[in-house]
Amino acid sequence: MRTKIAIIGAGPAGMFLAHLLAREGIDAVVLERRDREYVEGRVRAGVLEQVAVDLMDRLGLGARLQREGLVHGGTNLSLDGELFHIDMAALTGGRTVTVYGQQEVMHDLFDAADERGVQIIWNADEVAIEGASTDTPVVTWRSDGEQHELRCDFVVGCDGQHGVSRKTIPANVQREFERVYPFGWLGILAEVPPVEDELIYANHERGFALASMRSETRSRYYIQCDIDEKVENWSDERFWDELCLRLGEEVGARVTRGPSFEKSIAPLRSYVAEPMRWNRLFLAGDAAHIVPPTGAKGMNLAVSDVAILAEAFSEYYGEGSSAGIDHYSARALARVWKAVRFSWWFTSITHRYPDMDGFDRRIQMAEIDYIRGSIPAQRTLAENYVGLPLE
Ligand code: RFL
Ligand code: PHB
Repeated sequence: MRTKIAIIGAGPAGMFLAHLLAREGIDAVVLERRDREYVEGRVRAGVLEQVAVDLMDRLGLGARLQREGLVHGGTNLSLDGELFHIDMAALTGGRTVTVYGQQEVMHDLFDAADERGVQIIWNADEVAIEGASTDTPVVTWRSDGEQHELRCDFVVGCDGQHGVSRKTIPANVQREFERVYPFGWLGILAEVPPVEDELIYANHERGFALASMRSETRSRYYIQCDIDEKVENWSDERFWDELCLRLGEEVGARVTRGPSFEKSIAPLRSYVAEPMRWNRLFLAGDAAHIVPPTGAKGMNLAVSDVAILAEAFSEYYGEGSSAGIDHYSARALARVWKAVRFSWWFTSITHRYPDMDGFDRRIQMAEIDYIRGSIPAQRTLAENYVGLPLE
């Protein structure tokens, strides 16, 4: 088999890239280790930046998103139960975010794949990349008990933080930067109306909490938990009690409780691998970088990486210019590091750290109080939260 671009991984990065390339008439094949149900079933991101919404529209895949997505022009911060609103749209010249679950995005991307000629090979085991430093890379895999091979011009590793692509790059040409946070997020989904119209990021003495949603009838809530916490230790009752404490008396009393149908713990980490290209192998999305979910940036970065990369491939095949692919890593990383910084900062002012003393706590409280009282500080937060422009 032969194609121009071999894409490893059918998550948001891989599928957005495949659709963008299909639109430009550039042949590509996506190789995914799992099946569609598994990828679509993973409960993950909930907030799309305008860049991602615009891309769905440009691909002609935005109809359901426009219908069902919840447009948020603001967000809320809470300090020990005291809530205040940040009017992001007013602070950023009308920019908003849209609440539309990653599962819905994936559903739309997969549904349109066949009719757009986007080729996905599911259940591809033991994917390996060979010859990425030559002009003739080959991707191999096993499925149905047989060995397969795909010759291509370029390989794009969109295979997430545990994929094979990044590991293919020799250690001596890659630098890694990492921050591991000493806590995780315990999240639930429940078929109950959200407590507020917009999200609440809560800093409480007992730890961080986030009130989010998937629709007007489905809520997504998170609480900060210990890094070695077990989901089994958290009955729904215990979760709701703790969430309500952290949201404070007034908001807590308004929370509608109900049985959870998803409950999981995610560790928090910041990670960047540089560069995002090695010869004919490119990395995009979680394969190259991880951010803590506090800034809602993970999926959005995956989308902006592949928007940059698709443009570069289009220049390469359309105009015969390598300038775009040569600048991909630097251009993507400039945006990545700003999101890494924002997510790290937003985590640092909202979470309870185990080694925190009274001084650290007072500094956090002062910072949130400063944001409450300062339009420039709110604007800085808002501009980063809605997403920096694609430069
Ligand atoms: P993905 O989604 O991990 O997809 C990678 C795909 O590659 C496949 N794969 C392989 N395929 C073939 N061979 C191999 N060897 C392979 N190894 C792996 C995998 O099966 C998978 O299908 O990476 P991608 O595309 O880069 O997308 C990244 C996003 O999924 C991720 O950043 C976000 O979910 C992060 N995230 C959030 N991002 C946001 O933008 N806004 C949010 O509100 C937000 N909230 C979140 C989040 C992530 C969370 N968790 C669970 C980590 C909330 C949470 C709790
Ligand atoms: C979510 O709804 O899953 C979500 C929202 C905002 C975040 C992280 C996760 O910052």
